[in-house]
Amino acid sequence: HELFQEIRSVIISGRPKEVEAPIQRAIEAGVPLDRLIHEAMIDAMDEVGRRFTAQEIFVPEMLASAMAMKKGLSLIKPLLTASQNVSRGTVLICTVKGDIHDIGKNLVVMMLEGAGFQVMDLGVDVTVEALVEKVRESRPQILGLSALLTTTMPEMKRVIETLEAEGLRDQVKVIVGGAPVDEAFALRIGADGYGADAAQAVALCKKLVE
Ligand code: B1M
Repeated sequence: HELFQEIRSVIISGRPKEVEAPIQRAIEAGVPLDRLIHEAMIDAMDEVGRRFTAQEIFVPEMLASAMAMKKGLSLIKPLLTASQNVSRGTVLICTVKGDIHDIGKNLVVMMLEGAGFQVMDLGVDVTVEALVEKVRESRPQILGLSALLTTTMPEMKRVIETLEAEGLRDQVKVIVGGAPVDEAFALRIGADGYGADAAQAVALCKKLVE
Protein backbone atom coordinates (compact mmCIF):
# COMPACT_ATOMS: atom_id res chain seq x y z
CA HIS A 1 0.00 0.00 0.00
CA GLU A 2 1.33 3.44 -0.90
CA LEU A 3 0.77 4.81 2.61
CA PHE A 4 2.94 2.09 4.17
CA GLN A 5 6.16 3.67 2.96
CA GLU A 6 5.22 6.97 4.60
CA ILE A 7 4.26 5.24 7.87
CA ARG A 8 7.50 3.24 7.89
CA SER A 9 9.46 6.37 7.26
CA VAL A 10 7.95 8.40 10.15
CA ILE A 11 8.47 5.48 12.54
CA ILE A 12 12.03 4.78 11.40
CA SER A 13 12.99 8.43 11.69
CA GLY A 14 11.18 8.72 15.03
CA ARG A 15 8.66 11.48 14.37
CA PRO A 16 5.71 10.71 16.68
CA LYS A 17 3.83 13.88 15.75
CA GLU A 18 3.72 12.89 12.09
CA VAL A 19 2.47 9.36 12.54
CA GLU A 20 -1.20 10.15 13.05
CA ALA A 21 -2.07 11.53 9.61
CA PRO A 22 -0.89 8.61 7.45
CA ILE A 23 -2.27 6.04 9.89
CA GLN A 24 -5.68 7.74 9.93
CA ARG A 25 -5.62 7.79 6.15
CA ALA A 26 -4.77 4.09 6.03
CA ILE A 27 -7.60 3.31 8.46
CA GLU A 28 -10.04 5.41 6.42
CA ALA A 29 -8.89 3.66 3.25
CA GLY A 30 -9.94 0.39 4.86
CA VAL A 31 -6.48 -1.19 4.94
CA PRO A 32 -6.65 -4.44 6.95
CA LEU A 33 -5.27 -3.70 10.43
CA ASP A 34 -3.01 -6.77 10.57
CA ARG A 35 -1.33 -5.65 7.35
CA LEU A 36 -0.98 -2.11 8.65
CA ILE A 37 0.58 -3.39 11.88
CA HIS A 38 2.92 -5.91 10.28
CA GLU A 39 3.88 -4.57 6.89
CA ALA A 40 4.19 -0.93 7.88
CA MET A 41 4.78 -0.69 11.62
CA ILE A 42 6.59 -3.85 12.83
CA ASP A 43 8.58 -3.83 9.62
CA ALA A 44 9.75 -0.32 10.52
CA MET A 45 10.85 -1.44 13.99
CA ASP A 46 12.84 -4.29 12.40
CA GLU A 47 14.63 -1.74 10.26
CA VAL A 48 15.31 0.34 13.40
CA GLY A 49 16.85 -2.77 15.00
CA ARG A 50 18.97 -3.37 11.91
CA ARG A 51 20.26 0.21 11.94
CA PHE A 52 21.00 -0.02 15.66
CA THR A 53 23.00 -3.23 15.15
CA ALA A 54 24.90 -1.54 12.31
CA GLN A 55 25.57 1.43 14.66
CA GLU A 56 23.93 3.79 12.22
CA ILE A 57 21.62 4.92 15.03
CA PHE A 58 21.86 4.81 18.84
CA VAL A 59 19.54 4.47 21.85
CA PRO A 60 17.98 7.98 21.61
CA GLU A 61 16.94 7.36 18.00
CA MET A 62 15.65 3.90 18.89
CA LEU A 63 13.61 5.50 21.67
CA ALA A 64 12.15 8.13 19.32
CA SER A 65 11.09 5.34 16.96
CA ALA A 66 9.50 3.49 19.87
CA MET A 67 7.52 6.64 20.72
CA ALA A 68 6.29 6.95 17.16
CA MET A 69 5.37 3.25 17.15
CA LYS A 70 3.46 3.60 20.43
CA LYS A 71 1.62 6.66 19.20
CA GLY A 72 0.64 4.74 16.07
CA LEU A 73 -0.56 1.72 18.02
CA SER A 74 -2.63 3.93 20.32
CA LEU A 75 -4.59 5.04 17.24
CA ILE A 76 -5.28 1.44 16.23
CA LYS A 77 -6.08 0.14 19.72
CA PRO A 78 -9.71 1.36 19.88
CA LEU A 79 -10.42 -0.49 16.63
CA LEU A 80 -9.02 -3.76 17.91
CA THR A 81 -10.72 -3.72 21.27
CA ALA A 82 -14.16 -2.53 20.19
CA SER A 83 -17.30 -4.16 21.60
CA GLN A 84 -16.21 -7.24 23.49
CA ASN A 85 -18.23 -7.94 26.57
CA VAL A 86 -17.82 -11.66 27.07
CA SER A 87 -14.79 -12.77 29.02
CA ARG A 88 -13.04 -15.61 27.32
CA GLY A 89 -10.49 -16.02 30.09
CA THR A 90 -8.00 -14.19 32.26
CA VAL A 91 -4.39 -13.43 31.42
CA LEU A 92 -1.72 -11.88 33.62
CA ILE A 93 1.10 -10.49 31.50
CA CYS A 94 4.37 -8.60 31.80
CA THR A 95 7.85 -8.04 30.46
CA VAL A 96 10.33 -9.81 32.73
CA LYS A 97 12.81 -8.25 35.15
CA GLY A 98 15.69 -6.32 33.61
CA ASP A 99 13.78 -5.74 30.39
CA ILE A 100 11.87 -2.58 29.49
CA HIS A 101 10.79 -3.43 25.92
CA ASP A 102 7.00 -3.32 25.88
CA ILE A 103 5.78 -2.63 22.36
CA GLY A 104 5.39 -6.31 21.47
CA LYS A 105 3.81 -7.11 24.83
CA ASN A 106 1.37 -4.21 24.43
CA LEU A 107 0.41 -5.52 21.02
CA VAL A 108 -0.27 -8.94 22.54
CA VAL A 109 -2.43 -7.23 25.20
CA MET A 110 -4.39 -5.32 22.55
CA MET A 111 -5.07 -8.45 20.51
CA LEU A 112 -6.02 -10.52 23.56
CA GLU A 113 -8.46 -7.85 24.69
CA GLY A 114 -9.80 -7.68 21.16
CA ALA A 115 -10.40 -11.43 21.33
CA GLY A 116 -12.34 -11.05 24.59
CA PHE A 117 -9.71 -11.94 27.19
CA GLN A 118 -9.54 -10.04 30.43
CA VAL A 119 -5.93 -8.92 30.73
CA MET A 120 -4.00 -7.70 33.76
CA ASP A 121 -0.86 -5.99 32.55
CA LEU A 122 1.88 -5.59 35.16
CA GLY A 123 4.07 -3.59 32.81
CA VAL A 124 7.82 -3.97 32.38
CA ASP A 125 10.83 -4.99 34.50
CA VAL A 126 8.66 -7.11 36.80
CA THR A 127 10.42 -9.14 39.49
CA VAL A 128 9.74 -12.83 39.94
CA GLU A 129 8.52 -12.11 43.47
CA ALA A 130 5.97 -9.50 42.37
CA LEU A 131 4.74 -11.80 39.64
CA VAL A 132 4.31 -14.85 41.84
CA GLU A 133 2.52 -12.74 44.44
CA LYS A 134 0.10 -11.53 41.77
CA VAL A 135 -0.51 -15.07 40.49
CA ARG A 136 -1.34 -16.16 44.04
CA GLU A 137 -3.63 -13.21 44.60
CA SER A 138 -5.51 -12.99 41.32
CA ARG A 139 -5.39 -16.58 40.02
CA PRO A 140 -5.17 -15.91 36.29
CA GLN A 141 -5.72 -18.82 33.91
CA ILE A 142 -2.70 -17.80 31.87
CA LEU A 143 0.54 -16.07 32.69
CA GLY A 144 2.25 -14.41 29.70
CA LEU A 145 5.92 -13.48 29.81
CA SER A 146 7.68 -11.29 27.28
CA ALA A 147 11.46 -10.80 26.86
CA LEU A 148 13.35 -9.00 24.10
CA LEU A 149 16.88 -9.46 25.37
CA THR A 150 18.91 -12.65 25.34
CA THR A 151 20.11 -11.60 28.80
CA THR A 152 16.60 -11.50 30.27
CA MET A 153 15.31 -14.77 28.80
CA PRO A 154 16.62 -16.74 31.83
CA GLU A 155 14.15 -14.77 33.98
CA MET A 156 11.36 -16.76 32.33
CA LYS A 157 12.89 -19.97 33.61
CA ARG A 158 13.20 -18.46 37.09
CA VAL A 159 9.50 -17.52 37.06
CA ILE A 160 8.50 -21.10 36.23
CA GLU A 161 10.86 -22.55 38.85
CA THR A 162 9.52 -20.19 41.48
CA LEU A 163 5.90 -21.02 40.62
CA GLU A 164 6.83 -24.69 41.08
CA ALA A 165 8.57 -24.05 44.39
CA GLU A 166 5.55 -22.11 45.64
CA GLY A 167 3.13 -24.86 44.62
CA LEU A 168 1.40 -22.61 42.08
CA ARG A 169 2.59 -24.12 38.81
CA ASP A 170 -0.46 -26.39 38.37
CA GLN A 171 -2.87 -23.48 38.67
CA VAL A 172 -1.66 -21.41 35.76
CA LYS A 173 -0.61 -21.98 32.15
CA VAL A 174 2.58 -20.15 31.27
CA ILE A 175 3.21 -18.80 27.78
CA VAL A 176 6.33 -17.02 26.56
CA GLY A 177 7.25 -14.79 23.64
CA GLY A 178 9.49 -12.03 22.34
CA ALA A 179 12.00 -11.77 19.52
CA PRO A 180 14.81 -13.96 20.98
CA VAL A 181 12.43 -16.62 22.34
CA ASP A 182 11.53 -19.72 20.35
CA GLU A 183 9.60 -22.96 20.65
CA ALA A 184 12.65 -24.97 21.70
CA PHE A 185 13.43 -22.54 24.51
CA ALA A 186 9.81 -22.62 25.67
CA LEU A 187 9.90 -26.42 25.82
CA ARG A 188 13.23 -26.44 27.60
CA ILE A 189 12.08 -24.20 30.43
CA GLY A 190 8.79 -26.05 30.82
CA ALA A 191 6.43 -23.38 29.51
CA ASP A 192 2.98 -24.42 28.23
CA GLY A 193 3.38 -22.57 24.97
CA TYR A 194 5.18 -20.10 22.76
CA GLY A 195 3.72 -17.38 20.55
CA ALA A 196 5.83 -16.08 17.69
CA ASP A 197 3.60 -13.04 17.29
CA ALA A 198 0.51 -11.47 18.83
CA ALA A 199 -1.93 -13.43 16.66
CA GLN A 200 -0.27 -16.71 17.63
CA ALA A 201 -0.34 -15.69 21.28
CA VAL A 202 -4.12 -15.21 21.02
CA ALA A 203 -4.62 -18.56 19.27
CA LEU A 204 -2.51 -20.22 21.95
CA CYS A 205 -4.47 -18.63 24.80
CA LYS A 206 -7.75 -19.72 23.20
CA LYS A 207 -6.47 -23.28 23.01
CA LEU A 208 -5.18 -23.25 26.58
CA VAL A 209 -8.47 -22.13 28.14
CA GLU A 210 -10.63 -24.58 26.16
CO1 B1M B 1 16.19 -2.48 22.33
N1 B1M B 1 17.10 -4.08 21.71
N2 B1M B 1 17.53 -2.24 23.72
N3 B1M B 1 15.24 -0.84 22.75
N4 B1M B 1 15.20 -2.74 20.75
C1 B1M B 1 16.43 -4.86 20.65
C2 B1M B 1 15.54 -5.93 21.25
C3 B1M B 1 17.68 -5.45 19.86
C4 B1M B 1 17.39 -6.76 19.13
C5 B1M B 1 18.21 -4.36 18.90
C6 B1M B 1 19.43 -4.81 18.12
O1 B1M B 1 20.53 -4.83 18.65
N5 B1M B 1 19.27 -5.20 16.89
C7 B1M B 1 18.74 -5.60 21.02
C8 B1M B 1 18.73 -6.95 21.77
C9 B1M B 1 19.93 -7.81 21.46
C10 B1M B 1 19.85 -9.12 22.17
O2 B1M B 1 19.59 -9.24 23.33
N6 B1M B 1 20.08 -10.17 21.41
C11 B1M B 1 18.34 -4.44 21.93
C12 B1M B 1 19.22 -3.84 22.88
C13 B1M B 1 20.66 -4.34 22.87
C14 B1M B 1 18.78 -2.83 23.78
C15 B1M B 1 19.61 -2.13 24.89
C16 B1M B 1 20.52 -3.07 25.72
C17 B1M B 1 20.40 -1.00 24.21
C18 B1M B 1 21.35 -0.26 25.12
O3 B1M B 1 20.95 0.37 26.06
N7 B1M B 1 22.63 -0.36 24.78
C19 B1M B 1 18.50 -1.50 25.76
C20 B1M B 1 18.00 -2.46 26.87
C21 B1M B 1 16.98 -1.81 27.78
C22 B1M B 1 16.36 -2.83 28.71
O4 B1M B 1 15.35 -3.43 28.38
N8 B1M B 1 16.95 -3.05 29.88
C23 B1M B 1 17.42 -1.31 24.73
C24 B1M B 1 16.48 -0.28 24.79
C25 B1M B 1 15.50 -0.05 23.84
C26 B1M B 1 14.57 1.18 23.85
C27 B1M B 1 14.13 1.57 25.26
C28 B1M B 1 15.30 2.35 23.22
C29 B1M B 1 13.44 0.70 22.89
C30 B1M B 1 12.24 0.04 23.60
C31 B1M B 1 11.08 0.98 23.86
C32 B1M B 1 9.87 0.23 24.36
O5 B1M B 1 9.62 -0.94 24.10
N9 B1M B 1 9.07 0.94 25.13
C33 B1M B 1 14.13 -0.39 22.08
C34 B1M B 1 13.65 -0.88 20.83
C35 B1M B 1 12.52 -0.10 20.21
C36 B1M B 1 14.19 -2.03 20.20
C37 B1M B 1 13.86 -2.62 18.82
C38 B1M B 1 14.46 -1.72 17.76
C39 B1M B 1 12.40 -2.82 18.50
C40 B1M B 1 11.61 -3.67 19.50
C41 B1M B 1 10.14 -3.64 19.11
O6 B1M B 1 9.38 -2.89 19.67
N10 B1M B 1 9.76 -4.42 18.07
C42 B1M B 1 14.56 -4.04 18.91
C43 B1M B 1 15.00 -4.60 17.57
C44 B1M B 1 13.92 -5.48 16.94
O7 B1M B 1 13.15 -6.11 17.60
N11 B1M B 1 13.92 -5.55 15.66
C45 B1M B 1 15.52 -3.86 20.04
C46 B1M B 1 8.41 -4.43 17.54
C47 B1M B 1 7.53 -5.40 18.35
C48 B1M B 1 6.11 -5.39 17.82
O8 B1M B 1 8.09 -6.70 18.18
O9 B1M B 1 8.74 -6.88 20.60
O10 B1M B 1 9.41 -8.68 18.94
P1 B1M B 1 8.44 -7.67 19.41
O11 B1M B 1 7.06 -8.40 19.71
C49 B1M B 1 6.45 -9.29 18.80
C50 B1M B 1 6.83 -10.75 19.04
O12 B1M B 1 8.13 -10.93 19.57
C51 B1M B 1 5.74 -11.29 19.89
O13 B1M B 1 4.59 -10.57 19.47
C52 B1M B 1 4.95 -9.24 19.11
C53 B1M B 1 4.07 -8.82 17.96
O14 B1M B 1 4.27 -9.61 16.83
N12 B1M B 1 5.80 -11.18 21.36
C54 B1M B 1 5.12 -12.06 22.13
C55 B1M B 1 6.40 -10.29 22.17
N13 B1M B 1 6.12 -10.57 23.44
C56 B1M B 1 5.33 -11.65 23.45
C57 B1M B 1 4.74 -12.36 24.51
C58 B1M B 1 3.95 -13.48 24.20
C59 B1M B 1 3.77 -13.88 22.88
C60 B1M B 1 4.33 -13.18 21.83
O15 B1M B 1 3.35 -14.21 25.12
C61 B1M B 1 3.32 -13.75 26.45
